[in-house]
Amino acid sequence: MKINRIELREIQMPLVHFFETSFGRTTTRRIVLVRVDADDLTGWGEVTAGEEPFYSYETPETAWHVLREFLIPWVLGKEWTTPSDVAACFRPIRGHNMAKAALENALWVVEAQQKGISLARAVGGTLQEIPCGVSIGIQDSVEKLLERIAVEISAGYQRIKVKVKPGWDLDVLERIRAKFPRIALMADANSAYTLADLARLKEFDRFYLMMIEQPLGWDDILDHAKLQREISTPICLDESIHSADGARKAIEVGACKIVNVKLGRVGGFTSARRVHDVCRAKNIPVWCGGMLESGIGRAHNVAMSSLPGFTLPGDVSASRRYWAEDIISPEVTVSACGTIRVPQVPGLGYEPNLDRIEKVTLRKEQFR
Ligand code: OSB
Ligand code: MG
Repeated sequence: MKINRIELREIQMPLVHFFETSFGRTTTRRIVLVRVDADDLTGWGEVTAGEEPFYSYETPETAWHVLREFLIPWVLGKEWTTPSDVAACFRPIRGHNMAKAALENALWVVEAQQKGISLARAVGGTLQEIPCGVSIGIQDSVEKLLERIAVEISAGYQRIKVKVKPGWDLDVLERIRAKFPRIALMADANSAYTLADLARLKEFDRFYLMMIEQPLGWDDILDHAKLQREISTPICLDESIHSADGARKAIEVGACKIVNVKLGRVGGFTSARRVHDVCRAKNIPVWCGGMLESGIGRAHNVAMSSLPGFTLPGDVSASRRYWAEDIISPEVTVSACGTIRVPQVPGLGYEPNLDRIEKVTLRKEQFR
């Protein structure tokens, strides 16, 4: 495929409900989209960086910079055999995985169209329906959180993830378990603890959680291994896994029993598939994380979740939980039993809504 034109766009959309983690509250998303025209086909990708460098060091601005100055000039006007060759060409650039992923993932959509197969099939997916969970942020009160959990359970979601931090943890989990003793429940700390909190972290075992996600440092492996030896709740790593090799090392030292795979964090479909393969070979379940994506990133997440190792429900949920109006048609919907049907038509499986995208655009730039 020959890449003829690339367009960068920054869009802005308010969330239906604020989303709060241990590192802060998000009310409006700023998202960089990448549109790639190759041969006579078009693919879209999404930069999943947060507005502030709190989850990782990437932001919409750093991604725009790295795409504009490096990634786009490296691929534009050239002939590529597969999107994985583009991923390989990006290797000299240290990090900036979310910027890389947006461009590579757009090419997978082109590749799928070219082959006349779904994006899911193009990336090696096999499942036709994926199990879904929800991630519920920190609320203004525990009552509000309990209400929100009840709504999501009755909508059919198969597992509930709640955000925790020191002071919003044991008491909250106690109240959740008192009201919902049987639900599949997990907690995500987004690095809010250290090993000095060991006694507190041990108490999480009382709540028979499916897992605790990233309790310790965002870049830590070793302390997670120490912690895993002290607690029975399985640790799932999110922030500190950036590659298949990183996943291998984390598993080897016993830092986690489960891995959250995010396309942006690991640098695109090629890397995500390798992380999946490493985990699968070691019997480590993986699931698809979310980054409050627009419909474009969400559609990519649906495709990735169809890989056979994605055996646990992901943070891939309905468009309407995030947006009054998404930028794809149809929007992503979830069945009454908490599943999403993986589109089987050629390409992305959802149509980017160009009018809607134009309406929410803050800036755009094209490269030829
Ligand atoms: O840690 O998984 C996380 C959102 C933004 C940044 C980090 C995380 C999250 C979520 C939300 O948990 C998942 C979603 O619903 O998209
Ligand atoms: Mg997380």
